[in-house]
Order: sequence, then C-alpha cells, then structure tokens
Amino acid sequence: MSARQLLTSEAIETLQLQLSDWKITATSMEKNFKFKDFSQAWAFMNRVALLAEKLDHHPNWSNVYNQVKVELSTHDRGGITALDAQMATAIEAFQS
Ligand code: H2B
Repeated sequence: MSARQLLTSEAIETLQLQLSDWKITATSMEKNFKFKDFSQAWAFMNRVALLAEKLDHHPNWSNVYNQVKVELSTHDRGGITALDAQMATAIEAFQS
C-alpha cells in the first residue's frame, strides 16, 4: 500500500488507539504540544521542520509562545494517509 493512500476508517481507529493524545478525524489529525518556554517550542519546531523536508510532507501548524499546535493531513488526498501516521509517530518522539 502506498504511503500516500488514504487510511481506511478501520486503520484510523487503530491509529487513534496508538496515538491517544491526538484528535483524529477522517480528514486530519491534530495535537497541541506544550513546552517549558518558547526556546523549547522552537527547538521542537526545528526538528519537525527538518523531518517535513526529508519526507516532503508538511504540517499545518501554529505557535503561541510555549505552545505548538500541529495538524497533519495529506493535502493532495484530502485526508489521512500512512505518511501522516508516520509523521505523528516520529513527532511524538521529539517532545522530550
Ligand atoms: N504536505 C502535506 N501535508 N500534504 C501534501 O499533499 C503535500 C505536502 N504535498 N508537502 C507535497 C508537499 C507536494 O506539494 C510536493 C510538490 O511534493
């Protein structure tokens, strides 16, 4: 299965069990990350940005001081694909 193929609703349910902190719908998955200060938030964003370039897959996101809201979807498919799941899993490991 291609990484850019939309996940089935069953696969999305499984993903939700694995990534319980993420709010997952058929069209996107999002999570708010909170850090000690702006410097920590910015370090996190740097890591996500490098990953996004490596995978050619880019988040919709916003930052307010120590908080970063990350929203993932595959724009050209209009929903969640394995690439979004891969990215969310990798992003989870960038938190600490
Ligand atoms: N990121 C995301 N999240 N979805 C996309 O469909 C997408 C992307 N497409 N990054 C990529 C870039 C595409 O525009 C380039 C041309 O590969």
